[in-house]
Amino acid sequence: MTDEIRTTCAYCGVGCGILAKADGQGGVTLRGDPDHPANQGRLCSKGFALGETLSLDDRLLAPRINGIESDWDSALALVAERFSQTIATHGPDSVAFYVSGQLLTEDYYVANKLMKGFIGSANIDTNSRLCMASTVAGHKRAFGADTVPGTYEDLELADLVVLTGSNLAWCHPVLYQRIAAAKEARPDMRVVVIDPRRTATCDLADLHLALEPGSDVALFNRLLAAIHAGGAVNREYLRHVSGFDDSLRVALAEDGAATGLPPDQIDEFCQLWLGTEKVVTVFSQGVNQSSSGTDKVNAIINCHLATGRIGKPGMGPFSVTGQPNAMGGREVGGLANSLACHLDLENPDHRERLRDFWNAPAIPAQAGLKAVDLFDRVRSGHIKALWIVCTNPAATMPDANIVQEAIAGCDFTVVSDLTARTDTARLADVLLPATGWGEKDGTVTNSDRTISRQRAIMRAPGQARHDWDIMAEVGRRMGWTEAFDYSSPAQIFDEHARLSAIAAAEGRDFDISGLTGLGRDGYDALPPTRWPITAQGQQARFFADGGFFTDNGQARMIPVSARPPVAQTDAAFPFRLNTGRIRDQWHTMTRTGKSPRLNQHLGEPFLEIHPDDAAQLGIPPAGLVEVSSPAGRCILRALVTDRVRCGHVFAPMHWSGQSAPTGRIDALVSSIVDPVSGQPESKAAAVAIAPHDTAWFGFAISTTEFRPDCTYWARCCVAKGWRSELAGTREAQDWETYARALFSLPDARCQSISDPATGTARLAFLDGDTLLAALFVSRNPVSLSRDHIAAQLGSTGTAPLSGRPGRDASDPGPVVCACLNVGMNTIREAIASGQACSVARVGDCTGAGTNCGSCRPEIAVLLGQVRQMEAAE
Ligand SMILES: Nc1nc2c(c(=O)[nH]1)N[C@H]1C(S)=C(S)[C@@H](COP(=O)(O)OP(=O)(O)OC[C@H]3O[C@@H](n4cnc5c(=O)[nH]c(N)nc54)[C@H](O)[C@@H]3O)O[C@H]1N2
Ligand SMILES: Nc1nc2c(c(=O)[nH]1)N[C@H]1C(S)=C(S)[C@@H](COP(=O)(O)OP(=O)(O)OC[C@H]3O[C@@H](n4cnc5c(=O)[nH]c(N)nc54)[C@H](O)[C@@H]3O)O[C@H]1N2
Ligand code: SF4
Ligand SMILES: [Mo]
Repeated sequence: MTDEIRTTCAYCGVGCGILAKADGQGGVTLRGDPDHPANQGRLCSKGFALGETLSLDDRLLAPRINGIESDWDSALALVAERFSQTIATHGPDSVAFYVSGQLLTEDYYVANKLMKGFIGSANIDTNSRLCMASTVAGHKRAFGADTVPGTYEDLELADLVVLTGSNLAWCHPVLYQRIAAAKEARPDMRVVVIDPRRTATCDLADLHLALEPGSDVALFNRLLAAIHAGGAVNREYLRHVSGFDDSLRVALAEDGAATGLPPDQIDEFCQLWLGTEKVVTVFSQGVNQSSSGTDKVNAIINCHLATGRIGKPGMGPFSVTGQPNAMGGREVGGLANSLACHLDLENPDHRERLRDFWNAPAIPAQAGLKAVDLFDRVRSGHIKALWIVCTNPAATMPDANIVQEAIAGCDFTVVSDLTARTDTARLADVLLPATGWGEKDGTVTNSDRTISRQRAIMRAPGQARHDWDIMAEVGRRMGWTEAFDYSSPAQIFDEHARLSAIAAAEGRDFDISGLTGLGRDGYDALPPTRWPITAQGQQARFFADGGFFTDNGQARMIPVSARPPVAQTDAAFPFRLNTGRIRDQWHTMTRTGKSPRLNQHLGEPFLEIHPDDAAQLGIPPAGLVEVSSPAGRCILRALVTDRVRCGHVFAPMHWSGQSAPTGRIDALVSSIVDPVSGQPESKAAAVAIAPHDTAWFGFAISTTEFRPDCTYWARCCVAKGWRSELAGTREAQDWETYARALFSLPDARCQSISDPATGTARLAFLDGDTLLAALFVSRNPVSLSRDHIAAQLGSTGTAPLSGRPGRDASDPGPVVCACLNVGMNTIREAIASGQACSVARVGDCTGAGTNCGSCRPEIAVLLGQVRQMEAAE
């Protein structure tokens, strides 16, 4: 055992501090860092399970060229040569990088320097284009720079927190817990959720506005009009603001009908907002991922500027970032239309300062290709060499099928990842093994501008190398030895800090000049530090007294009008498809998918659909549905629920070709983008829905990995093996033969019960008395206690064919609390027994919700359900 090492979580933009200890056998134990300002000791289910994601079984441990294991020298020589050759023949704009908000700042800085400073093209874009681009554009329009004005403390100091297009309970769980704790301490605090769906976050809401998708501008324009009518305009603050009259005029023309909300609900919201000085408006992907995303951001900021409620304790617009280093990526200028340290690509002085500092041949004067255009140009053959680092665009870009084809067809594709098992990595010509969380060293910046260190806890496995090191070496091999002569992340960080002093002298907001000259020791010891930080000290908030980063120092209110989503629903595609996240998975599951605990929460891709729609379409609960759009087609499990409204459906984004080939949701989403930010409209596709006809449904478990090949399957790992849902269009003639092939178990002992007349079959395969695998088949969705059966894998003396625990054993039901493994039935029983009458009491009785707390909203729903049932009895 080593000592505890202070590091930062690998996942979301909250940026929680972690104390981690390697156990010397490849494992890690960890806890929340009580001294980190973001989480003060808390962690959510994902952070808590990080230790379960570090096994090497699926790791890429050596470079591969055309699928064949190679060595670094050959791989890097090939990458440098192909990029150099392509540039020499077709010019710098014939190559591109597509990188990620999950890179560390130092990795990101080197990638950006290589492309914009030395290759001489701005064709580097990042998955932040799918994530934060509308916020960046909105901030720049309003503030003159991409500045987040407030801090996390503001969420606790506010008397009103408005959550717009943010499912904070699942996506930023520790911030949600902080707000929940503040509200408990100060019951007068109010929370409003603005989301077309009733999400877990609504559990905390005093008011939930289920607005029409895409209509946020209409709502915030009504708010601006009400601010004016109610005398809440802050005339004093307007000295610092331009564009008030025009913005108000446009807002007054809005009647709010586009929101689909009853006028009295809009009024209630406006009165609450007007009457509460300390208000924070939090926004996230429900705002950004829209064809009017930038306008939504400005509609929100307009209201804060008009009232002067910005940059003061408990007040301000607050964009919560998704990825762990979304902010760091923006700081190093990772987007195709920005430069390092928040310098502007369009500004010739800024370009010159940067060129001088880097001693670079040239800085491109033209913005590079934004993600959607970039892959379009890959597809058309204009981009001939592409390097994808730390992201999985073949699964997460809109028009994912087309993007997949484009990457496959590119002359030369390099992918740097932890694993070869992604929809993108399998298309690479050269695959480079990168180090991951726990192995790498560097910094990340969280949503409230706090820079924290990620520190290595264990050694790099196999031949894996750090991303900054791989890219710097390619830079050197392309001929720029001096510019990429880095030997540590500390050195890169120092260069970035020195550049920020130059940027600050140009009047930019990003200034970490106070962190120059730290040296390796100082860098290693760096505690969480919020920027800006100069030699004179730190500053918590921006803009309380103006000081915007525009030419005249004034903020700009932007007149904006509501526009509906671009994809029209019509007779052919009558449903509006919303997409997003679930509590326990991270994006394409390459890491969270390795944790059996996290897989227990929701193990399959699903479609939330309203009961009336399901009834009308003849979709039974847990049946399969076929979802199609002009872009593609998916098959998903129906989750019939009134959390979504009629005509609206919701599906998670997490499943890929590796985990559920028909669940790749971005196959359905077309490449429609916001005209200002270029961010795709990922939340408003128009789709058709029909029941998916299948001859049989199946559920399978095995101690060894298996890959089904039926029309529908979704699989994940469990504690002692793998489990999978299956469905097919033709029943097998002999299920035993089918199962033996599926599990590669030609000789194992088989127990079975089958009834050809009803189409049911249950088969278990054993080695002696030990359960190796089992298959359950039925003509209807298979009903059995899945967690119970999966738990029997590898055990002796089991009775798997019953499908349920025996009479003497209880069935805990599907897992609700992933940390402490508490099932739904256990919680229901505790509530029904009268012992647990509150979320806290459920925790006392069962343990559920007492660790990370991410499941507390779900426990509250169970409480409500049991009470409703009791009331009905
Ligand atoms: N568990 C988990 N947490 C994560 C991630 C993860 O993969 N898993 N990813 C991280 C990343 S990168 C990101 S970007 C964040 C995203 O965090 P969030 O933005 O909170 O997550 P989403 O689920 O994408 O979308 C948020 C909500 O927007 C709503 N919405 C859809 N359309 C509209 C609309 O027109 N208006 C409004 N007001 N709301 C709308 C959706 O119903 C959804 O509930 O999460 C981060 N945290
Ligand atoms: N329909 C729909 N689509 C969406 C969204 C949505 O809400 N709806 N959300 C969008 C948003 S906000 C985001 S942020 C994107 C996320 O989408 P992606 O970034 O494409 O998804 P990830 O699964 O996070 O991919 C990260 C990859 O990097 C690898 N990796 C992890 N750590 C490292 C490392 O240190 N180095 C290297 N080289 N590789 C590493 C992982 O194994 C994984 O393959 O998806 C977007 N797509
Ligand atoms: S809230 Fe959860 S996922 Fe986000 S940083 Fe904290 S522990 Fe990690
Ligand atoms: Mo994101």
